[in-house]
Amino acid sequence: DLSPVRRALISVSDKTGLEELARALAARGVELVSTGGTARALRAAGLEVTDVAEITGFPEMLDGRVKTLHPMVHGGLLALRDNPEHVAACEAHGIRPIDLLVVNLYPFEATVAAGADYEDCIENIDIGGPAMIRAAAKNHAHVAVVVDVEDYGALLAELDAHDGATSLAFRQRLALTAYARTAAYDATVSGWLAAALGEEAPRRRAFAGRLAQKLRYGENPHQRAAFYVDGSNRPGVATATQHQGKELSYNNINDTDAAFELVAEFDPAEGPACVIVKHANPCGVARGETALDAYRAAYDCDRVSAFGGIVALNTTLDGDTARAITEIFTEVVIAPEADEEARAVFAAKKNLRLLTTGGRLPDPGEPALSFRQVSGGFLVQDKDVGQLATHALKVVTKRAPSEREMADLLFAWTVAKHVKSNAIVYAKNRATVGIGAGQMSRVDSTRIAARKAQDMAEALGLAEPPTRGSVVASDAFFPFADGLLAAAEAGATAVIQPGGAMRDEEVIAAADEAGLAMVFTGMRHFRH
Ligand code: 93A
Repeated sequence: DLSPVRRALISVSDKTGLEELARALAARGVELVSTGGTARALRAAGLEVTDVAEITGFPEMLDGRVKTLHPMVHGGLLALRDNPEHVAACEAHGIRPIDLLVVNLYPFEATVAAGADYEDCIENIDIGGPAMIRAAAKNHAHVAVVVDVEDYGALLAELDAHDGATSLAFRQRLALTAYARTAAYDATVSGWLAAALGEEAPRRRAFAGRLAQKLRYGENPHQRAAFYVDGSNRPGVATATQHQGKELSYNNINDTDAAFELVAEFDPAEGPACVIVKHANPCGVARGETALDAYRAAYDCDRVSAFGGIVALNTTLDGDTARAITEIFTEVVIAPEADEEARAVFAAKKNLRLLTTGGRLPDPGEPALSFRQVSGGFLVQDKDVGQLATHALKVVTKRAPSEREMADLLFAWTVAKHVKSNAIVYAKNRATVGIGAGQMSRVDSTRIAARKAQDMAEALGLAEPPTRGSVVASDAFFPFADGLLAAAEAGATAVIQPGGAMRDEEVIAAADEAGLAMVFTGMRHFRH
């Protein structure tokens, strides 16, 4: 099953590593065939190369849209070397076999990410490249196809190991990678068109990601895992720069994303904010006059859970905040930027990972899709980018919230959107003081959040639990008055919730009786 490489077609947009590869191939006596720009680069490096135009007998035409789309190329890629009819047909038409195809595609993803206009994006949809890749991959019985600069080394090692030939097993692996690449490429084009047409709804389009990183393991050590990126270039864990520490794990990536997406809800123009995440849920969120204030207040919500957590800031990480963070063990810190002093503080902490995003924060209102896998398929929906319009808020109780209560209600509501349902969030002075997440009954979440606040009060030696004089947010309506009454008992004075329950009147009456102020949002934020 060894297939000798005598003739290679190289057509690459990304010319990284091209010269070294071509030189190594030429040294093995491989004949090189190339398209315009690639051939020019090879000649400039002093290598001998045949133009595709010479083989096809056609010039590259239509602004390069048609260069390799020709039977002299595709016949050479697709012909079965051990099929007498194929061999005879090739001989009759002067088609010579191509044993190795090296292609990387027009940079469509990068063009879109750079914000290019519609025509420019269209021009960067590669047609000839994917056609050749798919042809070569289909004929992997004889042809090797390389679509990734990172595979050049493996190719040369393979040729070394087999005296200038490739093995079937190697070509099969390359074929698998090749189809993954063309599928992801077309999915990106389809997603871009959907977005360009305002068809952001999760229909019609295809989905695929590009393998960015093989992970050591998944949620648990016995699960294999990998990280795929969608090419959207959204600021966050997929595009961040890691400054130190070991590779992020599956759970680190998931938690870091949760933390950064939540902290980005807080406009840095309105001051610093800090989020601490554990097991994909925030265990402390706060705004502050400084990043340090915000971190300390977030930490004080639940010091026990914060241990080994992920910290996200909406502003530059400074030295003071970095020092405070290092007082306990933290897995990952993500911020738009980190100053010199902060980096120096962290440099001494080998196990702490620091990520920055080039000064960028994700736009929480930007449409995107969210996925969930079920047996036999996956669910796709619009990401929850619902933003609360303050004028849509409805005061339903006799008492309206005070200005201070209202500020805390909106803060708590934003946090609740990022807490697994059933979500209950107590907040005071724009800091969470109790979070109840992921319970099957809302009243349990309400009690757990209050209980945790009580525990913190005891640990910090506070005279009363911080839920006294707090406000409370619920991600979905209270179906009964019990949850609301539990919140009142914990000391909450105001409530924000969607409303819309069958027993709304009962719940409102209970709120009035307890002297609570309550607003309805008309919007639900389930998150499972
Ligand atoms: O415009 S194309 O879709 N038409 C083609 O026939 C074709 N053949 C190769 N693009 C085509 N290519 C692409 O050109 C390759 O996939 C590669 O990305 C690029 C290399 O062009 P050059 O060698 O001129 O830099």
